[in-house]
Amino acid sequence: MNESTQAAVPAAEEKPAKKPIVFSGIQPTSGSFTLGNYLGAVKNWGKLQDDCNCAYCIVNQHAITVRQNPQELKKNTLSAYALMLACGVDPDKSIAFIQSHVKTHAELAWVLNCYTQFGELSRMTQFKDKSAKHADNINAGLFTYPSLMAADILLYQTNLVPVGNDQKQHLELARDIALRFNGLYGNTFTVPEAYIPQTAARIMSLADPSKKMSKSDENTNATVFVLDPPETIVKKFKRAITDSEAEVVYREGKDGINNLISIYSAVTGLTAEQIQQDFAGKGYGDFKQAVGEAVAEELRPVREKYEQLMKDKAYLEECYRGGADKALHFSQRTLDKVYKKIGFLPYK
Ligand code: ATP
Ligand code: LTN
Repeated sequence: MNESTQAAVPAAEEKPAKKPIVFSGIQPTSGSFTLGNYLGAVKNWGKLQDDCNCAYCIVNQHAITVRQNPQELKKNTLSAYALMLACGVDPDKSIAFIQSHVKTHAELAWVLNCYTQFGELSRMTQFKDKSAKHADNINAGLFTYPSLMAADILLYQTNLVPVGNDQKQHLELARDIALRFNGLYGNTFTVPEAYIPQTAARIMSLADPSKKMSKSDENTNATVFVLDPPETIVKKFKRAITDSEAEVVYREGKDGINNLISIYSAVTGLTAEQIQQDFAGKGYGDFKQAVGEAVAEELRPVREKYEQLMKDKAYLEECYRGGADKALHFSQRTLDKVYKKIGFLPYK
């Protein structure tokens, strides 16, 4: 799989007749996204809209693989949808929808479950991590989570899937399922590729830079949320765990500083070398302050747009309904093809 696939989207002058199809999703497990979600995935979604045909989805069916409070899930789904638009997904350019509104996802997932091996699902590191974390609820949905994700992607004949590094293994499985199905029944699915950013593919926790920054971290200093107020963002960066040296350099063993350099680089567009030069002879305090302020500035318009969108529920409803209608239209074509190939008797 092509890991640094930034180059896979053709430049405008060499645009092929058909635009690549892009699909991605995010869970509404909290009403907000983390800085990791944003830099690793969602920020790229908006950027791809002009050169590709994009579909983006709030994956609430994936979210229930972990126990959810129904009222919270409902609230967080709308909030995540608004935030996805605030991060740059334009519902007039992309198909922006909520997974449970489009029935083809669960339908294809069932079929794909029958073409996915127990052994393959058992090897998924996300399953191992989540079952260790939720030992009292290791349900079948958690185990078959990757077949639903494969269905999401394959329904749209997707070429590119913009995700963070942690989703690479799931993507690999989606490709294997597509190849297997195509091998058995002839060409049915496009085989997708991951689109993983070169910087910020894996943002680490600010409290423990050996761990991925995650929505569900109990330590409130570990995770920066896109909707955190600017003062909170700066404060969290000031408290970020680094090392006992005082040199802003990207080097093995300096996980905390490496993480801050990656974040600063993703936000400012500066290379690690330029950052090292700019902060030569300065202490970590100055650097942390600069990173915090740059992130707060980057996220300010996102938060403002989100607040504005959340005041207009009627508009959000119109957007997600329109998105679901379009998503059903495209995905039904693939599902019909699949049902025909596997021998399901047509209804009419
Ligand atoms: P949770 O912590 O609840 O498991 P999550 O933060 O991993 O959730 P998801 O909804 O599973 O969030 O992921 C949405 C997208 O964000 C995916 O493409 C994923 O790869 C990306 N992503 C998540 N965390 C990071 C991170 N720390 N760095 C870069 N990308 C990330
Ligand atoms: N599994 C992903 C969320 C997800 C997704 C998708 C991402 C569900 N379906 C389809 C890309 C394409 C996650 O946990 N981050």
